[in-house]
Amino acid sequence: MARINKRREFIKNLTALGGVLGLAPLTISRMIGSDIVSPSLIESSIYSKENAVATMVSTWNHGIIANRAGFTALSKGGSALDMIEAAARIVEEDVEGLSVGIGGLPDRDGIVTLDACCMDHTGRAGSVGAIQDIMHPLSVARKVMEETPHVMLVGEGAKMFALDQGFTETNLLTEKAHTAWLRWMEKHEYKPVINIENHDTIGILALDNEGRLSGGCTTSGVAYKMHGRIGDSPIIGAGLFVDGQVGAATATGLGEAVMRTVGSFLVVELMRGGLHPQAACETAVKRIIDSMDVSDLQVGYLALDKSGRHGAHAIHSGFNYALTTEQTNNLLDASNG
Ligand code: SD4
Repeated sequence: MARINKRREFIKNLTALGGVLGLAPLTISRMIGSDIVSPSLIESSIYSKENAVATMVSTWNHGIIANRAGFTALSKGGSALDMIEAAARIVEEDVEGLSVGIGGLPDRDGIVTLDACCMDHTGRAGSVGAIQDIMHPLSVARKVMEETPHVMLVGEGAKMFALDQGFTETNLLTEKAHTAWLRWMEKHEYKPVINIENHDTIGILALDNEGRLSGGCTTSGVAYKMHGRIGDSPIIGAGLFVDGQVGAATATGLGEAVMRTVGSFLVVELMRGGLHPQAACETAVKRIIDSMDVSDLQVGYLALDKSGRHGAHAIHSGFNYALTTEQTNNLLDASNG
C-alpha cells in the first residue's frame, strides 16, 4: 500500500513537473511507463541554484581544517573548485601529516611521490601522478585542467610543467618521514596498513551556493609503495569522479582495489540510477567485498549529490569524514561492512 501511495505521489509530482516544463500528458505517461525518469532525476531537475546550500565533505580528521579553508575561500567569492583547492593546500602544506603533500611517507626507495586530481561540474578534469618535489600537486592538477589540452601528466613531465607554471621546488621528505622510512627499511616488508594513524589521503567534495559541484583528491599514496606506482587518487573515475548533474564521489584506502572496480565512477553512476549517496557508497563497497579478499585492505567511499545529500561507507570500521556547511563543521564516523 505504502509503495502504491509512493508511486501515486511520484506520478503526481512528475505530472506537475511536466506542466512546468511544458510536457504533454502523453509524454509524461510514456516516461512513467518506460521508467525513463526516476524519482531522483526528477528531484535533481527540480533542484536549482536558488536553493543550493554550500556543503563540503572531506575524508579523515584533516577534513575539518580542510573544509574550514574551503569555506573561507567561498566567503571570499570563490567557486566550488576554489573551495577544493584551498582545502587541499592547507593539508598539503602541513609538515606533520604523513600522507599528503610535504611530510608524506616516501616509497620504498625513500622518494616522496605525490598523486592528485580535481574535477569540476562541467566535467573538466586535471591530474598529476607520481610528481616529485612540488608541495601542491592539486594546484598543479588544476593547471593541467585549465592550461593544457590534457587530463593527466606524470613523473618528470608533471614536475617540468609545474616549474614552468611557477611552482617552486621543495624537499618533501621531512625528518619525521625519513626516520619512519629508515625504521621500515630494517624489515623492508611491504604491507598495506588499514587506516594508517587515522590520517590518510584527502578526498574533498564541494557544492557551492550556485549549485556547482567540484571534487579533489591529493595524497602521497600508500607508504613504501614501489617507485613509480600510481594509486587511484589521480585516476579520474577511480579516486574521484564528478558529474555536475548528478553528484560526486571520492575514495580512500588501497588504490588497487578502487582502480579495479572504478569505484568513484561507480558511486556516481549508482546515484544517477536513483540511489541515495549512502546507498551508492554501500553498493560500491559491496562490489569490492564480493570480488576480492578484503581481510587486509580498507576502502572507504564518500559521496555528495547535487542536492547536498551525502553518504559514506567503508569495508572496515575506522573511516571518518568531515561534513561542513555554513553552520556546522563535524567529524562523522562512516558506516562499514
Ligand atoms: C592510494 N588511495 O595511493 C591511496 C591511499 C589512500 O587512504 O587513500 N589511503 O592507494
